[in-house]
Amino acid sequence: MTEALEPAAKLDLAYWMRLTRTLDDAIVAMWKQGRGVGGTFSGKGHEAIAVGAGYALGEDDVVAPMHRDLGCYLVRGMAPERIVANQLGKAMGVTSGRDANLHGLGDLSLNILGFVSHLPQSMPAALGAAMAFQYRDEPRIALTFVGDGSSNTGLFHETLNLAAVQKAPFVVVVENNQYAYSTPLGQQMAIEDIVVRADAHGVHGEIIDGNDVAAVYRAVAAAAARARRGEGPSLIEAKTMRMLGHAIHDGAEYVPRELLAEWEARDPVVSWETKLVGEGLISEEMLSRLHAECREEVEMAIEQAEKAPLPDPDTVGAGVYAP
Ligand SMILES: Cc1ncc(C[n+]2csc(CCOP(=O)(O)OP(=O)(O)O)c2C)c(N)n1
Ligand SMILES: [Mg+2]
Repeated sequence: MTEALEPAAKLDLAYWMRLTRTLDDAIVAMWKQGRGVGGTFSGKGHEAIAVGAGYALGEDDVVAPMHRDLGCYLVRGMAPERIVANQLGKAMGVTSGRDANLHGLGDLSLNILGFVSHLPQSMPAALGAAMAFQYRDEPRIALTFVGDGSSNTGLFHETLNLAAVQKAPFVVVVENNQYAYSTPLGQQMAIEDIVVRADAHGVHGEIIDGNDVAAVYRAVAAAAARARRGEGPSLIEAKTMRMLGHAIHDGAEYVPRELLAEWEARDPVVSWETKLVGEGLISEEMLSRLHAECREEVEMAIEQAEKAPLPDPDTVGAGVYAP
């Protein structure tokens, strides 16, 4: 992967981000209509981070996405109908009906580690993958995401420290979306920028605009290249905003409306599309067609998932490890 974006790649990114937004909106709407079973975490506002990071990896690289990274699952090849079916607890869902939200979503055939609900347990799991590649001398890297709130845990620091000492081919993308549940950044930590935690551990660190997909792509592609050259881990702090509540039940009344309006004006999906129109890469007409295609793809996924059967009760013990 090079760090420069060719026109075709720019269009690809527009498609994946629009598909992510369309699917995210649809899942939220379904839950509000009583057509959802489990919890729903929206990644609205996180599309550039999730898609840009996933797109910058090689096929053999491993990724461990989090609960706001719908776009990363999609861009890494997880079919929308399997994601919707998972929300509905259906047998064809990614977890075969064992979980009904983004928790646990993983598919090793796509090199996606299952999301570990206990934050940030995906970090050491991804580091384990990175260290395995290193031991086997394979030119692969592992990337994981972590939230601002989760970056306050001991495990975050322990994982970064070990990754630095081992010079592991490991990339951590911090999704700094200003809030952890209802707690704003200023009440979680006494530092302005989370990236200083990279310095504390001797890891390459940088801050990027998490609403600019090209910036995310460039930073992750460069971090992946460094990791592959044996230059160790990177921590990329992507600044963004969680545009809805923590989960579907949460109206985010505690978030100042002006703050949301400020970030709404920098919507990652819309601003990328506007930029491509400005560059003459896509016309308004092509854009409307792209939107319609994404809506159609999502509608088909929902139809397929809603029709699909629930798991056979006789399989309830399958996949359960009991010595
Ligand atoms: C160990 C642990 N404690 C508490 C929770 C419950 N929980 C789920 S998400 C969340 C907030 C995480 O905030 P942040 O890391 O900033 O991620 P964001 O949700 O903002 O993307 C909490 C406390 C959890 N999943 N794991
Ligand atoms: Mg957060």
